[in-house]
Amino acid sequence: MSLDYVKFSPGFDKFMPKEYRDMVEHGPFGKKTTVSQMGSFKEILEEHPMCAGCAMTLFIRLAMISFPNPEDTITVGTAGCGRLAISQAAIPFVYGNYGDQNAVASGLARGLKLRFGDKPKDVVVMAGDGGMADIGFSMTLHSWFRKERFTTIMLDNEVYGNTGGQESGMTNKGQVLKMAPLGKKFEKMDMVGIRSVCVFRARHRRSQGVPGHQIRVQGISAEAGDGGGPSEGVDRKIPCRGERERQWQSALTFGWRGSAARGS
Ligand SMILES: Cc1ncc(C[n+]2csc(CCOP(=O)(O)OP(=O)(O)O)c2C)c(N)n1
Ligand code: SF4
Repeated sequence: MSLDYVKFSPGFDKFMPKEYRDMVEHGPFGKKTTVSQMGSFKEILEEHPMCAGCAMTLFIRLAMISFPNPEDTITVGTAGCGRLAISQAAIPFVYGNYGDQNAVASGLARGLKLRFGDKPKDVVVMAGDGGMADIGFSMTLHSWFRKERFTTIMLDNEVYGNTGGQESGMTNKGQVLKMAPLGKKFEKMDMVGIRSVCVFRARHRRSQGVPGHQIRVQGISAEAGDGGGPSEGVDRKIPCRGERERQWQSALTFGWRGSAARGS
């Protein structure tokens, strides 16, 4: 977690692989990069094994470009589609047990504060809606109540994508999914509203739209270390492309598109 870990040891630079060399020479470390500069520098996240065309990967990519201090940032995630990409980035990633990401991040942010004091060390949680609003809900909420000093980003694809399409609390009412063929029976959880009662202070800037997607990221302020203030939260709605395709496939196979099967 410093610029030292992206420097070559003297005498070894000529043996380093090109990918590594590009990251050291043309990466974002120690510089301020923005989404509008995409293509002019080596990004910390370039490849991933997620579904082709998945909007979530684009969001994660844009979010990482917006990290203010990539060389001093640790991401925390949990099981789900997003961690397949997040864990491939050229910065440290902590993979918690399913749902405990905000508890892990709380300890990590506090430990970094103890170890480094006021030196900026950023902790950014990125996890799916199932991991954050369902199974990890209590840990998410309590970290907000405690005003922990880290950023929380919910990758809200409105479904348990990685396990094949079960409904989550963030699924819309009536939504038919591969593993919820009768349709969701209750409303989408109001995580933004819940967050606001936790003395939430949103500070991310939204100015860079991406056509065709519900994604807007320009810069995410991921402060850590000044203590006392509220933690930040960002909720990004990113429909699961794979689920839509699976839904269509299911419709072809089982005739689930009929309104009778959707329940009431
Ligand atoms: C304790 C625990 N329970 C269940 C699982 C299985 N599991 C892995 S990914 C996943 C769903 C992830 O859904 P979500 O958090 O919404 O993220 P997405 O895949 O949709 O991005 C589940 C239930 C697990 N890994 N650990
Ligand atoms: S299942 Fe959905 S959210 Fe997961 S990688 Fe595929 S398109 Fe993306």
